[in-house]
Amino acid sequence: MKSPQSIGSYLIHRLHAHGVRHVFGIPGDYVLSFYDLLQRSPLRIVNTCDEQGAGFAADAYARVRGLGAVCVTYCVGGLKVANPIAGAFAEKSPVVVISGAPGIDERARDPLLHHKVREFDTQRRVFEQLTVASAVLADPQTALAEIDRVLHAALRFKRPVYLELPRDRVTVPGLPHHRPGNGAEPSDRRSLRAAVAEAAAKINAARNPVILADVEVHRFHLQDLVLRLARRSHLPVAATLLGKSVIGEQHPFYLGVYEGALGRPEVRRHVENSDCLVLLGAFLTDINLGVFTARLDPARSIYATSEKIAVGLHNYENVRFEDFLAALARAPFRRRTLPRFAHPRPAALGPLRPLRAPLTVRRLFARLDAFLTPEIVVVADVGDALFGAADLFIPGRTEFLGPAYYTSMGFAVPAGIGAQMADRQKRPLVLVGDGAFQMTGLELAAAVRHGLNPIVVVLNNRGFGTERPMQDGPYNDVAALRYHQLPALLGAGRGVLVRTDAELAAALAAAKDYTASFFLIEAELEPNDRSPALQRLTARLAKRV
Ligand SMILES: Cc1ncc(C[n+]2csc(CCOP(=O)(O)OP(=O)(O)O)c2C)c(N)n1
Ligand SMILES: [Mg+2]
Repeated sequence: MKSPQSIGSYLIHRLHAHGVRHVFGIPGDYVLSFYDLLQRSPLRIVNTCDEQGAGFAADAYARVRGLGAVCVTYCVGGLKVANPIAGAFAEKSPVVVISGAPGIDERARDPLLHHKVREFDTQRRVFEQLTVASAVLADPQTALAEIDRVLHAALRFKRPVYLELPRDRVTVPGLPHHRPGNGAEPSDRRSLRAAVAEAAAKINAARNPVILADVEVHRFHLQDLVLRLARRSHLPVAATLLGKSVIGEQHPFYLGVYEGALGRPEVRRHVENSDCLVLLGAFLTDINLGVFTARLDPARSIYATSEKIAVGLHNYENVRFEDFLAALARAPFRRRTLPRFAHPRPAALGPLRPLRAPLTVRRLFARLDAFLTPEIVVVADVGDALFGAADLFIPGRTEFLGPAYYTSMGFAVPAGIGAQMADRQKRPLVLVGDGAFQMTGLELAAAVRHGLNPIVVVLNNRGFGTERPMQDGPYNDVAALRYHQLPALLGAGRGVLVRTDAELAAALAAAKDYTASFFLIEAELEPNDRSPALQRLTARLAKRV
């Protein structure tokens, strides 16, 4: 690209420099002129059916590629991405929200412009609550520096940011000769050295240290460092649900997913009995750690995140998470042998004999487990799709995407679009309940339009299965749709209805062979059938309803 000139083209230039190649969204008159710039730029516009879908897609894109962008019109579009951006904030995903807005000059002439809610800055104030930095690019003197500041915050904190571009500022030149600053503040070297020395000593003095890896290891792309640390120190690695697939789940050092009392008891025992828990990029939340069942003692922990580095009860200031992990992975460790534990994947799983009995949730996940390959990225929606998937074995790494903390339904189908746009070598396996599918399933139209080919399994248990054991009523039923007939509506893709394990096995084999477009498998399940993980979860949640 030529050197940046206008505010709009500088924004595009900086997104491109940070690795963004696709922008998800839907235009409107307040953002059309910026769409025109985008259309003529190296970035590709990916239209979705609804702005919420664009938001989830951009979130998944950011999780895979490191930064995502969504571009919408003022308020009617912007406020529809508020929910997915809230999820991206809660689960640490760096999404840039670009919203059009009325021109600064037209606001003075006519204060009753369409799409306005209350004041001209109402939408920006909403997004202040949902982002780590925001700016209205109204002043050409400061706009380019503001773009730098806001994008830097997204990358530094791995959380969403908000840029509002009034339509009469898109092609206005910013300050000439502006150069993007190098935003990264380095770690304080002495603090870093002291933190690593204390952490290594604590690990060396411990009898049974364990690494618990969480979401920020994904977001900062530090998976290799975690693996190096585990190999050099001979510590086993457990992952949280948000951290799932942080290392390949067939790795000999891998203990399994830790979810407090909800998870496998053996993982829980190793984690909670550890005299030195090395919490990396962790984020102590209820769903992620099993609804307040986690019993983790800070005095016995090493706690490293982008926001805080603590060894036992000592805090270290001005130490970056990635520097700490890199230095710790090089620290001297005493010899120790990996403790003995049953690997979460039983080696003798063997080939599954196709069963003709009605399909159960347990069998569905066993079948999916056998189907996974390193090219598949599993994207799970809220409900048994997510909880059942917790027990899947993800062979590669970063191959599991799910809203495991914010738990907004409707994530998975659009997130599959974002994930595949971010990495065209991957094929998404989207797992979604019938209720969640009714919210955003039509985004498969966008997948068709953009030439994507996700495999979508709709877990049809005729309603909100997650809620039934907590409290049931007709409000947990959903309309009975024929999901597998969606290809007729969309004029593309394949769809099949499966009622038995044998039919599912055949459908998965057909899905593997069919790569031209999406392949939808509607799996008919009993309304009261649930995965073991969901049974454990709802038994606990029911006590609080
Ligand atoms: C946007 C949104 N609305 C409501 C909920 C509350 N909720 C949690 S799980 C659930 C039911 C999900 O139903 P379905 O997608 O069919 O999956 P199932 O529970 O049947 O596996 C609901 C309504 C939510 N998490 N997100
Ligand atoms: Mg359901």
